[in-house]
Amino acid sequence: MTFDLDMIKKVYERYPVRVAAARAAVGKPLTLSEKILYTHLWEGNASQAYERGNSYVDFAPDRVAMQDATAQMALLQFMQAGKSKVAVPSTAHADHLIQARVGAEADLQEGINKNSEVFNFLSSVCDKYGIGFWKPGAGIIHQVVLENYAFPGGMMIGTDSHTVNAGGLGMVAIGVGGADAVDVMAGMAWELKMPKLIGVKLTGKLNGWTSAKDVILKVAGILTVKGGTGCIVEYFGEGAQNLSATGKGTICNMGAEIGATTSTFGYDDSMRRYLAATGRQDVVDAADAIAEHLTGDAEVYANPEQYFDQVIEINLDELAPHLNGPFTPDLATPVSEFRAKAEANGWPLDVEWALIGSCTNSSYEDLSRAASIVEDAVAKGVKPKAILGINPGSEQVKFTAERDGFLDSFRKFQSARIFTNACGPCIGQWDREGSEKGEKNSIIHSFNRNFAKRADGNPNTHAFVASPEMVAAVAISGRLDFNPITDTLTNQNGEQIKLDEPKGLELPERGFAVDDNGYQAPSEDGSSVQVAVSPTSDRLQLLEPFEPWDGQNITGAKVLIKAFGKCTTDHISMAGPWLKYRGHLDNISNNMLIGAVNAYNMETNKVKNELTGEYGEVPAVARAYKAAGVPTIVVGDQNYGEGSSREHAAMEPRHLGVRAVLVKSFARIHETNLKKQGMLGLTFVNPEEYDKIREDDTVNFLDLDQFAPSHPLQLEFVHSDGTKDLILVNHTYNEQQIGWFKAGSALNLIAEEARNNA
Ligand code: MIC
Ligand code: SF4
Repeated sequence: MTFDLDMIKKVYERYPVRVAAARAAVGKPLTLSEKILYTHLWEGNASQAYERGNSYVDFAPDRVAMQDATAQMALLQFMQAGKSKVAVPSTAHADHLIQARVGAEADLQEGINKNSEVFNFLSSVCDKYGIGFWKPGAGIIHQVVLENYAFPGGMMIGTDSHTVNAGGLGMVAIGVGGADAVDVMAGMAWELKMPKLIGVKLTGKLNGWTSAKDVILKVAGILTVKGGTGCIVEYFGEGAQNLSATGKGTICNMGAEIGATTSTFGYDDSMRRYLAATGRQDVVDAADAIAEHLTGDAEVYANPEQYFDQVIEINLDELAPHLNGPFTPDLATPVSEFRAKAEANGWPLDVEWALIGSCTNSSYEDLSRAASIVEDAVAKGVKPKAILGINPGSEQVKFTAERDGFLDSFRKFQSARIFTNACGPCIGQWDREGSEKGEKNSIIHSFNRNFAKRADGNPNTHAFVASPEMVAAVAISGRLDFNPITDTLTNQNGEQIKLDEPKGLELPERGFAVDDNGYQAPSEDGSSVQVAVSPTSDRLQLLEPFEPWDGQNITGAKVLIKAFGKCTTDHISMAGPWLKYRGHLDNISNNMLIGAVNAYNMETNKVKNELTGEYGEVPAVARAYKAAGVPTIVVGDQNYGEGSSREHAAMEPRHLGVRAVLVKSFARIHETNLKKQGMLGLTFVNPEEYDKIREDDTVNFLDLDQFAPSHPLQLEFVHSDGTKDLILVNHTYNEQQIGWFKAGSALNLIAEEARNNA
């Protein structure tokens, strides 16, 4: 059965007229990204062209997806919006809260036991408001979305940065904070700055040890973690058509790691094959009727420089397997150069753990290719050196891979552990033995992110990102610098053997199968469903609206922390052990910025309380300022808030009395999250002025009472020696967003409207 087929058909029915309107408005051939954006305008048919990188545009996405770690906050907010049902098809997925420890079955049961309060809450809220719920063990949100909901030419948003994975089926799918999801579920327009467009032309065909993962590892090396900010990356060319749909998903997925708004591919045969294999021939039939609109115009792909803001070309014939890392996903190294680079940098070469899985690389094809490496090694009498952990992407993938013998192939490897169909180690849900010792070590995984401490909490774990087949090869050799293309291994008989190139199946020959996919449909009429939140719970807490702005300049503020260098959402609101508090704002606020490096002493979680002169943990110091009625600001570096969509990274500072975050530059989702929660997200006009801010400064806003679009603000930093610096800061708030700030949050405005309409 195809979910929401009627909705898909309606979207396709209006496509020809809307594309024609877009063509007339833009006045030139269209990229795929523009077709999807312009056919999803809130206003209907396009009446004007929007300026890329500048115009704010209202969109009407077709659907919403949420995962358990963000859905709690999204749905707690939705409950305040005063609606009885969601306005567009929406789903929630229980995937982030299950820890990987001993193996799938036991871990899943333990996950359910430990999180039952949260799962019951999600299940009943979904039931009440008409939201599909995918139960624990059903799979990772983005694989489940690809298998069931994604459709070419559609537009969706999701409360997870890797929502972009659905670009593998030709969607514009965008990661957002929960407050944005609330807008769409409440039937309102969703706003986004018209993205710029990066075209990536792929020629040739993958071969040998190279996989789709290497395309994005290479792109990440070229564009870096912020090179895609504000952009949609559109892939095209004969090389794109040679990739499987799930391979395209991998590439789009990790577009989040270059900060891209999303990535997408034109509708092609690989998508037809994948849709048909996942039981959606009806979507193929509907899409085929308007196929010309589901890809970019031929003129665009023939002369991409004229239509994209930037063009990159990659020849798949020449692409090499890459290992990216450590600590950042854009540090790209081709396998042949790895040894020298690792030695020069002192990266540990021995590997104890190798992990395959996460939303980016847990498809049937991924498992089949990795399994072929293991089979080959076993057949050649090679004993694996490292432990291989595997998290299949969904119950459907797991069930089918089990049936087709791939999981047994892994089991031949005595060190293999098959974990639950869930995020697991990718988000720090990993009880790795010995990690608390903090020893310097390396791991390799097929995930997308490798920020410090992310997988096992150990800051000295050097995590490297590679394709599932490379992860398998490294697991066998136990060495990061093993190059399977050139190197040999010694087998049990003392012979030197080479591993064969990976072989795999794009799709199961006998079709996908599953017993119980883990889906729970919502009640038709959920009005009588009760959603209980215990006032004494330490996991869930109903939200109190944030205070509106008093209309005055903020004065006498203190610098809570000046964060030095990389400050991702993992640094601002760590995941792993803290995921359990994602539904309880006050409790999770105790992790605020504990991973950020304090520029004044280069230590983490140690900042000066200017009221007492003593050093304390960031959340505690923030609470002390708040109790004393002293406002605070946070200062940061480039690409502040990179990584996750988690709005906790904006709500925690809001809750603990931080009024403004002043940085050199922001990652897109985080900046929007700050705005939505009624905070001031500001950037230096002159980034060097970051250096002028001192630990004991007092900060006064001089003209916040004249806050207006496109007008920089003036901040006065009064130093303890009596001198002052006047610092000019930019902001990107439009009229409506200033309204959110004034109201205390965007949600306060929605709730007010709902009360007025009641
Ligand atoms: C992640 O990969 O960091 C997460 C956990 O999936 C996040 C969402 C979250 O923090 O819950 C993301 O990528 O948005
Ligand atoms: Fe889950 Fe990891 Fe994917 Fe985030 S990146 S959704 S934690 S698998």
